[in-house]
Amino acid sequence: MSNNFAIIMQLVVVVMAILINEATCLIKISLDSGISSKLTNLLQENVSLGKNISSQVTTLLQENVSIGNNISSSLISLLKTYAIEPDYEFTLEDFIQYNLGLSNEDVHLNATQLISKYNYPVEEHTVETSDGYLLTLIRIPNEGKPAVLLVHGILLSADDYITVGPESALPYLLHKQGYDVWLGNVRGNKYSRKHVSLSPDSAEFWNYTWNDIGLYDLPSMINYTLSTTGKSNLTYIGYSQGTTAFFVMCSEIKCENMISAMIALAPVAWFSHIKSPLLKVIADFSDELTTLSSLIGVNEFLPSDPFMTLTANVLCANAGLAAVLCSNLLFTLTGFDYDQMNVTNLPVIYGHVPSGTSVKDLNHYGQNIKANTFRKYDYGSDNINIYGTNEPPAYNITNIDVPVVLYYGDNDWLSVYDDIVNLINGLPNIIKVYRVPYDKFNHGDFMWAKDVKTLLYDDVLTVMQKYANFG
Ligand SMILES: *[C@@H]1O[C@H](CO)[C@@H](O)[C@H](O)[C@H]1NC(C)=O
Ligand SMILES: *[C@@H]1O[C@H](CO)[C@@H](O)[C@H](O)[C@H]1NC(C)=O
Ligand SMILES: *[C@@H]1O[C@H](CO)[C@@H](O)[C@H](O)[C@H]1NC(C)=O
Ligand SMILES: *[C@@H]1O[C@H](CO)[C@@H](O)[C@H](O)[C@H]1NC(C)=O
Ligand SMILES: *[C@@H]1O[C@H](CO)[C@@H](O)[C@H](O)[C@H]1NC(C)=O
Ligand SMILES: *[C@@H]1O[C@H](CO)[C@@H](O)[C@H](O)[C@H]1NC(C)=O
Ligand SMILES: *[C@@H]1O[C@H](CO)[C@@H](O)[C@H](O)[C@H]1NC(C)=O
Ligand SMILES: *[C@@H]1O[C@H](CO)[C@@H](O)[C@H](O)[C@H]1NC(C)=O
Ligand SMILES: *[C@@H]1O[C@H](CO)[C@@H](O)[C@H](O)[C@H]1NC(C)=O
Ligand SMILES: CC(=O)N[C@H]1CO[C@H](CO)[C@@H](O)[C@@H]1O
Repeated sequence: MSNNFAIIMQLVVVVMAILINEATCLIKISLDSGISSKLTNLLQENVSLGKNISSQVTTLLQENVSIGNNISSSLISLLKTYAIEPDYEFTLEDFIQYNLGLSNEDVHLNATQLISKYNYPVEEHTVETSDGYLLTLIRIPNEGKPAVLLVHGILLSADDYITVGPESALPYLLHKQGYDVWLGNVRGNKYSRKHVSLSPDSAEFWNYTWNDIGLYDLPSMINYTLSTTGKSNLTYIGYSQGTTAFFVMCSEIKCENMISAMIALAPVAWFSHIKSPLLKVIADFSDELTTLSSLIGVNEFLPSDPFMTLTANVLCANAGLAAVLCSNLLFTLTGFDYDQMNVTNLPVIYGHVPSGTSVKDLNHYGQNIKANTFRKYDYGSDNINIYGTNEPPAYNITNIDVPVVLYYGDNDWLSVYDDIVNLINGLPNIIKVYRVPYDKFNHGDFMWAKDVKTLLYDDVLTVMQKYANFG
């Protein structure tokens, strides 16, 4: 792996290490004495390793750019201001369950393999976008039946709709109800890291945000699905960034003829009320991190395999540590909800995330967080050349004529009701706004909660019935 990649990764590790050191309340392990002291030692050793990396990175950055110095010192003070109070402590039983989960072969299977393992038909398709990206669509076919396209969130892939397992995963439930199910993979993720002429090693390949996913990837995937199935429209299901890109597409392109309804799981457009401390920090430094990353030539953020290796080596080298650290890290992004976490299944979930995106993609969110708007990428002084205006143009969501259902959770730190209100007020054709009836439902729960079927997907299936054309 390149040094550049390592540096960005180390920044992430530093954030984790700082979280561990500063917000000590994150890790309150109560265990039987023998195991407890052993684990505590493990934890301390690895945490001191984190500190070492942290100081190395600081030195490295100081050598080169003062931005780096600013980032590392300010990160620490910022993180201190976001004290986090977890609602649960990992028990010995959790560690045992987590260890059991590690032996599940699903940890290592890709989407195609998982789908066929659970006895569903599966096909892989390649779609070329009009700007040359080669995307993988995964289909669970039901020939002649109404088509539904599911699009994943940032740093995720088709995998994440199915890793909750065969009983609850939405694609399986949809297939059982008779839908022709298509799972998208947007540019840059592990299944769509290809282009007709650009190499993923080039900066040009990673020069995109969810704006481009909305303007190029979605129309291409939809057109491909419609022309392959011979249908004139489909139902669209988006999660998180999968909703952002949809709102971009239908603000800019007329799409009511090709979409019968849009189901928005944890919608994200306006994004300034986020509660995730980790993301607030990233947002505060998003322009600096982007500058830094282009200076050192890093354009890809959290790619699939190297991240897993690094995480496994540095933080999650033993199962207990992984269960605590990775879960706390995830919760620090999504909101805490231990009760809906299936500890046995965590290794399967962690085995499939993250899946890579561009640094610019993340920065586009960061800019919108800071500006409290839903608008195009901010190129600073180049805006005038690119857009003809000093400020980036806003997306006009009143153009979105498609019927939309919005699903949100009260304890979602990323898709927050105070931001969703902008969608409720602006979208012209909302069918319903559905609060998941569970107080602690967080951002990750939309994919992975133990009770996601009864709390959420059953309602989605009911809505789908009304808008799909089985006739
Ligand atoms: C961290 O660095 C210190 C001093 O440089 C060293 O003594 C210690 O062994 C290092 N810890 C780890 C876990 O590498
Ligand atoms: C930091 O600066 C040194 C000396 O100029 C250079 O050799 C090194 O490659 C730089 N590191 C990065 C990450 O840019
Ligand atoms: C670093 O932070 C200081 C104080 O906030 C600021 O004046 C300075 O411009 C920053 N430097 C860079 C390179 O961003
Ligand atoms: C999953 O792995 C199998 C076996 O290596 C491979 O044939 C298939 O193309 C992979 N699927 C995807 C979507 O990459
Ligand atoms: C990325 O795209 C922007 C806007 O089109 C352009 O100004 C910039 O030069 C591009 N950068 C790279 C590295 O391709
Ligand atoms: C839609 O798909 C058809 C058939 O694959 C293709 O001929 C056409 O160019 C595509 N249109 C767009 C806008 O991508
Ligand atoms: C979707 O397609 C079906 C079958 O062609 C058609 O009956 C229905 O009116 C279309 N719905 C929309 C919203 O265009
Ligand atoms: C938890 O995950 C395991 C294996 O991944 C699965 O067998 C079990 O049914 C799941 N439990 C719930 C409540 O979803
Ligand atoms: C947004 O689009 C609507 C029509 O869909 C138009 O009436 C309105 O003027 C547009 N608003 C802006 C700010 O462009
Ligand atoms: C990356 C790393 O050094 N992880 C270590 C965490 O602590 C355990 C126990 O000492 C080691 O086995 C791991 O190698």
